[in-house]
Amino acid sequence: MSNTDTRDHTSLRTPIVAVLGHVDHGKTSLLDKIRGSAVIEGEAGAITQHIGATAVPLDIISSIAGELVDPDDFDLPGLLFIDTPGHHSFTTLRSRGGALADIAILVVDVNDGFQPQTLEALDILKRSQTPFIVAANKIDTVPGWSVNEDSPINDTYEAQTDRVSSRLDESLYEIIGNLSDEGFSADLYWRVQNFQRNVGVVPVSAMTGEGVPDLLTVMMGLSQRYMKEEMEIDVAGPGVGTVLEVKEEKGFGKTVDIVLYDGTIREDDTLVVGGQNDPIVTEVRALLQPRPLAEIRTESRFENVDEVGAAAGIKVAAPELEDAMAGAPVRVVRDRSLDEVVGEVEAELADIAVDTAEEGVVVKADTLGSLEAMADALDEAEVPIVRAEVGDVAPRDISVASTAEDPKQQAILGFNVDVLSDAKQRAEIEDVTVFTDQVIYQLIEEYEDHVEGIEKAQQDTILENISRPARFRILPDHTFRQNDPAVVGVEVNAGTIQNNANVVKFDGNEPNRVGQVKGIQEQGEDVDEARAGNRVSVAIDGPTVGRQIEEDDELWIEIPEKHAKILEQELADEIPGDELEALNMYLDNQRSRDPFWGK
Ligand SMILES: Nc1nc2c(ncn2[C@@H]2O[C@H](COP(=O)(O)OP(=O)(O)OP(=O)(O)O)[C@@H](O)[C@H]2O)c(=O)[nH]1
Ligand SMILES: [Mg+2]
Repeated sequence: MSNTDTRDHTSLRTPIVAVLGHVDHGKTSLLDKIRGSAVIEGEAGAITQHIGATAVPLDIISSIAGELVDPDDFDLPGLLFIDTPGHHSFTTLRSRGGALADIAILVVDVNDGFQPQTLEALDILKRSQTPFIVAANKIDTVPGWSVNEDSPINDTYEAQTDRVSSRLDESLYEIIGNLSDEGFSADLYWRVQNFQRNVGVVPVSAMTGEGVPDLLTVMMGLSQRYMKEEMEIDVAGPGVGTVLEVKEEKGFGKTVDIVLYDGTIREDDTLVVGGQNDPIVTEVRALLQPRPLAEIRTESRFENVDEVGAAAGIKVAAPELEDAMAGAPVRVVRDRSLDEVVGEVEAELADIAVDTAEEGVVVKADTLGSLEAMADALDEAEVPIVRAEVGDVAPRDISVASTAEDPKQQAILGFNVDVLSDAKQRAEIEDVTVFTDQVIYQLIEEYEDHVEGIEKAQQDTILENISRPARFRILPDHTFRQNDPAVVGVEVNAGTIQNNANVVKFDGNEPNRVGQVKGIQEQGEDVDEARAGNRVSVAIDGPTVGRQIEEDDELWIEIPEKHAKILEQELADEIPGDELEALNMYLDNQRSRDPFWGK
């Protein structure tokens, strides 16, 4: 089977359409439906199954779309849809250095609305400036919906009762509102005049095929109108593409699934592939396509092809691919100099390189694109990165993280990756915290919570070792013992009296230490501290009542100058208000004598 059947003899290639969206919102079902509709049209063979992608030629689009698409109005050969399973939006939509997909469909479940990965996908679309439309999917689940299989949205809309259609409208307007919250001006697609400025929302059902004709029409129109020039390629030129996935394949070793967006790739070509270290130079051993009608994600049986032209999804078997990275560039050398092509690949890789610092956290991600997006997000959150790599969390990542001096940086943030089991063990031993998530902002929030916890714990330790301010008064007729130690009843006016703290009395603005707290009792029970408002009896070692201290005296807990400084400058937000008040009065006393005290 040839893979050139989605191209005609012009040099316009098939636009690449990424299908994105939250898990289970119906991306794969939508593509299945398009494939299924082609089968019903009796043209199953015309749909070419690619690795990770489905090519739908113009005449099929036209027969599904019915009167909405007249093939004579178009000269693009069709559409190549890339299904992005689960949470892999970053592979197909890089945030810098050009996006792989030309246009995108963001699938949103009308019942579920916007979800974390919907927002993440939108963020990538925004960064990569990829034009897109929203497929508001599962309209058949609106209660009371009456199904009109495969019909254009207008026809099925008219067949619904007012109650049902206004229910759908509500969901659709909620989606439009969500888009607007994210900075996209959106509307139902038939009201959109300029698809470059406004996002069109197409109601569809991947289950019943309703609205699918509209979706294909809009995609076709969008690419024809705004993308035609970018689709002009040299069909016979050396191939250029992006690695979608690196996979072990029985009998072939490590293979790369790539999407070719320019030129051709042939069986005897030399390739340059972006790798973890230097670019990999290798020879194509086999070009593999799924057998006709094979399932998109279970392509266990391949057939060899001699040549593939853009746009296409293809599995390449070649030696030395161990270090290849998802999201990395792939270029065919053909009759150019190897150095030149290696230079091009290096330049593309440099464009997505992450700046690292001397100290920081370790970041791992599933693809180059997601690594770059992680780096951007961490930069915004002012979190430095010491090491950033594509791949699962491995023991050597733990080693790097464990050497960080700052405990907040003994951490690894993994996006869409696994933690290898020996790394898990190692992390526990080395006290490295590993965070993994499939949504970037959630991952960063988890890390920030962790940092907050560490900071809180650090402050608590400081607080434990610091004298706490307190102002208190000896109550009249409450001397229980004159001295050795003096035991008196006091009322705490502000702050906290703690055991073993030193006690001072101000003589004017001159603090004089009179003794040390050697026991606190509240209603006959020993306690460690007394808070503002408490009446307690305090044993003070040092003074004699009637000499150094008197009933009705105002006393203070002594605050060493260093502690006063830490309290005022670092802990003012942490200590209770009354304690802060006691501190400020204490500082005022001291500073009326020495204005720079505790500064
Ligand atoms: N009723 C109804 N169910 C749908 C529709 N589209 C998808 N589903 C169901 O929703 C579930 C998820 O659909 P998928 O197509 O696997 O979703 P996905 O977005 O590809 O999910 P991931 O690949 O895991 O991210 C399946 O059970 C589908 O049958 C629809 O239009 N109507
Ligand atoms: Mg899927």
